Amino acid sequence: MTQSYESNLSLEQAAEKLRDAQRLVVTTHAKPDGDAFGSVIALTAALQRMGKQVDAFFMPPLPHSLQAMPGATLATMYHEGDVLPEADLYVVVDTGAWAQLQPIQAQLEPQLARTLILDHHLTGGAAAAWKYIDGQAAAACEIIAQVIDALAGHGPQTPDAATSDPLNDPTIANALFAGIASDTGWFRFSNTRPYTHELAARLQRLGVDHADLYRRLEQAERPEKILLVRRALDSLEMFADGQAALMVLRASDFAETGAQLEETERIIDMPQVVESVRVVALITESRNSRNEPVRVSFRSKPPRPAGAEDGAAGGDADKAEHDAVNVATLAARFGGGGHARAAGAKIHAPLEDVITQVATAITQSIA
Ligand SMILES: [Mn+2]
Repeated sequence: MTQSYESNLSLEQAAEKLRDAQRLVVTTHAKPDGDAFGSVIALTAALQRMGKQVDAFFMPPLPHSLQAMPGATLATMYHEGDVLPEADLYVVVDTGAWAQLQPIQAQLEPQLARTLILDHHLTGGAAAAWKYIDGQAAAACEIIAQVIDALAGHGPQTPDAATSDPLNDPTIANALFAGIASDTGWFRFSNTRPYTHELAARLQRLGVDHADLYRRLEQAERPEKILLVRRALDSLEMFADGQAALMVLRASDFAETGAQLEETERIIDMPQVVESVRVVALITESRNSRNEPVRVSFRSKPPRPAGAEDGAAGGDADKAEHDAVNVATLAARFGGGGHARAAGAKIHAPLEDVITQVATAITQSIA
């Protein structure tokens, strides 16, 4: 983790590595989210259109909503014991952290000399030969869109150039939109930048139906999901003068509701509706085995700028942003990582110890 996590080649050079390879393996972090899914599917579809042989796979669990997305069948599910196919180039998107690649770490390590990472996270320990890291990108899908443009030798398209737009493929366009919408909370989070909206507009012009995608991705849960939400909110504890919120989902909560681990997604965002809340943690005990690590997810939001109700100027908003807790740093204390506003860690310790340690760390980070 001490190795620097930054680009060692340009976007053009990354595209060149992809262009030079004929057989490629494409994957992403375990428990893929919309961005991980979209990055793998869009890149795979684009490479296949170039006539390349691509083996794409996901490490489970993959949420049901993503399994039903167009293009999902371009990738297979990885099962423990599967052997990585031979390839000229191994491409890892939306992560560079071994903790998120654990099921294939032993197989990928001997291939690092021909591995390309395309990522937007702030940390990652996998020493791939080639890394293109853009921490400003709201989603890995933004990078994938740029890579596909570079592969086609195109810049961003004008509205009437749809027919020659390299993103003009329903699988590619929907996958990319799902990715940027997922990682920006549908364009609400602070990582959303002008390019994010420009890309979204371009994809909508190519035929993406964002309202349909929203229903597919955000309103397609099982009843077990809302039962799990109730358990999480029942566990909610607030401390540090209402600035911190902590929720715990125990193995028994999954067993008794029938909910799956992947159905925890978005639950951590709920306490942020409380104005005073600056840091949220969700601690999840796997229902599978006592030997599995306890998962901790973190979110942060800036304190409300003083005088905001009077229409505060940008300077106050910038100061508030500066005062927000960096949860990537917080997660790193537990061997994890992520983004400044969203991060996580896996901890091998008894659940009750993790709860105590996380609460203490949060209190310190706010002080
Ligand atoms: Mn991402």
